[in-house]
Amino acid sequence: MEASRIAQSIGFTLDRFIKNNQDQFQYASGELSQLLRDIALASKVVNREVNKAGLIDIMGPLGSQNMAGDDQQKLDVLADIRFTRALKKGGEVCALISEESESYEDLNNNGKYVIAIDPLDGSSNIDVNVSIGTIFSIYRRISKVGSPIQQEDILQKGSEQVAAGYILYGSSTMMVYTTGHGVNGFTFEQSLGEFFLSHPDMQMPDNGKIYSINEGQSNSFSESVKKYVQDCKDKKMTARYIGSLVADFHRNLLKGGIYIYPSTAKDPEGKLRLMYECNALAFISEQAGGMATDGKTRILDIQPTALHQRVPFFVGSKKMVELAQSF
Ligand code: P6P
Repeated sequence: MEASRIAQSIGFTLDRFIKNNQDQFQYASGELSQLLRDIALASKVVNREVNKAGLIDIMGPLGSQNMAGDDQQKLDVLADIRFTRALKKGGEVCALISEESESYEDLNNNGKYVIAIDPLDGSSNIDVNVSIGTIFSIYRRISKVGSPIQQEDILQKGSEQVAAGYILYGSSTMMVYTTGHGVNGFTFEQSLGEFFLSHPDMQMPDNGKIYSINEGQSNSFSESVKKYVQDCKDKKMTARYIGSLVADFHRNLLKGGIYIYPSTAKDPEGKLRLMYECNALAFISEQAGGMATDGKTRILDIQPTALHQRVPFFVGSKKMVELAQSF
């Protein structure tokens, strides 16, 4: 969308923005609107629960563990139920890959889309009132509509995403997404219950002065990561680590910066998940002029081999990721 057309759209609701731009979506336009509307609806419900987390008894671990081995907080489970239900009702999704479920969920055999989602990332921050987020990727199914879901539908490269986005439940609640034609951000207006376009055509600064990495694990960083972090310090950069991927990513998208979750002794493959964390943010970062690799390979080029596969993750301002990669 050329800048002027976008500028005129500021203040548009998410619905109207999608309708005005659905010609950009390479498939049947109405389906994208439906998918994004289903996701936005579920995020409004989750937002309401997140905003009162301290008030009603949905705090604290539920006792069970999710695929990542994290203690499952009740809000995680609630978010997973809400997104699954909304997407099932929408009828557009044939399979749902979620951090909270071991295998994919078969939703609707006539659906044309596959969704990978982290319903509530950063769950360890829920009960300390720090921003958390939802991350989602949308793929077109490969196998014939109406036929059983195939492995090829589920394990698609990030470069096959037709849309991706996140919802950040922060000081304000924002939805940021791309359909491959740039990145746009919408802020939730609580009293009206609507997302309004607030950040049109988001561009990630190609360089920055913020690095985001958990230095508590630095003893087990590779020599190259150690050297890059030292270089950031020599350049007197700012260290910022919220411990919530969506919040750290969103700040870097706005201000410029790099987020790194490298291979560590605890997580030799890295901690973050390719299918429902890294691919979506890699798509968004590239669409906003940034870059995302596993330290060597472009994230969107990695052929997934397992639903919950982990990868090292270097994402952010292009020049910073390139420099980190050169060490
Ligand atoms: P660590 C949260 O659990 C998460 O998946 C990301 O949101 C966050 O960036 C990262 O893990 C934090 O991990 O090992 O630094 O606590």
